[in-house]
Amino acid sequence: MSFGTILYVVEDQILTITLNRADKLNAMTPALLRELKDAFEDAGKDPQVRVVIVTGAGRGFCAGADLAAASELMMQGGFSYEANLNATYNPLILTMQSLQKPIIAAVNGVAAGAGMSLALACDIRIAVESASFLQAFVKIGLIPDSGSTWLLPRLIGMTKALELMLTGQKVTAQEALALGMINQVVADSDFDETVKSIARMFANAPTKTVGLIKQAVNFASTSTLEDAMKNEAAQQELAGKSADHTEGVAAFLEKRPPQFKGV
Ligand code: LHQ
Repeated sequence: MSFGTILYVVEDQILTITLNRADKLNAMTPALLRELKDAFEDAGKDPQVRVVIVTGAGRGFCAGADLAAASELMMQGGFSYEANLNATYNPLILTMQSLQKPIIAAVNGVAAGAGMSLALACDIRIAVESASFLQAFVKIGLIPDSGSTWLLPRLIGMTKALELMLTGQKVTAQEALALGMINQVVADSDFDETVKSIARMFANAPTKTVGLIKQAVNFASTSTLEDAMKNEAAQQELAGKSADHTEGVAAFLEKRPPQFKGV
C-alpha cells in the first residue's frame, strides 16, 4: 500500500498505520483523513491483517484538524463545517468502529481535538508517559467532533467528560489512566515493545471472534438489555461455528495452547 500522509506497514499479521506529518504533530489534512479511511478499509479486506496499530510519527500522536489547511478552505468561501465533518471525519470514525479487527492506539505524544477523538475511537489505548490528551475544540470556539461527545462520556462518565470538553484542559497520560480513558501508561523506553507485544497477542487471537465481541459491545451500548442479549446469541452462533472455537475447545481438552488461525 502506498500513501502520501501515512505509513502503512504489515508485518507478522500486524498492520501499523503511522500518521506521517511529524512537523505539524500529524495534524489532519483532507488527504490524511481520506488515506486513513482507505487504510482501515484495506485492513478490513486483508486476511493478512489481524490487528491494527495507529500511531504518530515524531513527538505527537495527532493535533486534530490541520488549522492552516482548514482556514485555507474557509478562505476559498462556501466552507461548511457540517458537510466537512459528514464527508471526512465521520466516515473515518464509523469505518474504525465497524472494522471487525482490534485497533490499538499507540499514543506516542499529544492527542488533541479530532486527534483525541481518533484515539478514543480505537479499541485499546496505550500511552507513553509523556503523552497528553485535550479536547482542544472549545479553545478555538468549536464544539467537539469525530465522536468525542459520544465516546468520551461512555469511557469516563459525564462529569469528567463534560468538564474536559467545556474547558479544553490538558490531561496527562497518568490522569487519563486514572479516569479510565486509556488502558495503560508505559515508560518511553518500553513503549514500542509493549505495544508490539499486545499486538502480537491479538495477531494470535481468534480474530473472527474478537471482531464479533467488538460488534456486540458496540451494539449493546445503544440497545436495550433484551436486544443486547438477542444480539449476543446471534453473534455467538457465528463464533460457535468458527474454526477457532473448535480449536479452542480441542486445545483446552488436550491441555495445550490453542493455535488460532483467525477464522
Ligand atoms: C498545527 C496544529 C494544527 C496545524 C500543531 N494544525 N498545525 C474539524 C473541522 C474543521 C475545522 C477545524 O476542526 C475540526 C476538528 C478539530 O480537530 S478542531 C481542533 C484542532 N486542533 C487544535 O486546536 C490543536 C492545536 N494545537 C495545539 O493546541 C498545540 O499545537 C498542541 C497542544 C497540540 C501541542 O502544543 P506544542 O507541543 O506546544 O506544539 P506546537 O504548538 O509548537 O506545535 C508544533 C507545530 O505543529 C507548530 O508548527 P510550527 O511550524 O510553528 O513549528 C504548530 O503550528 C503545528 N500544529 N497543531 N492543529
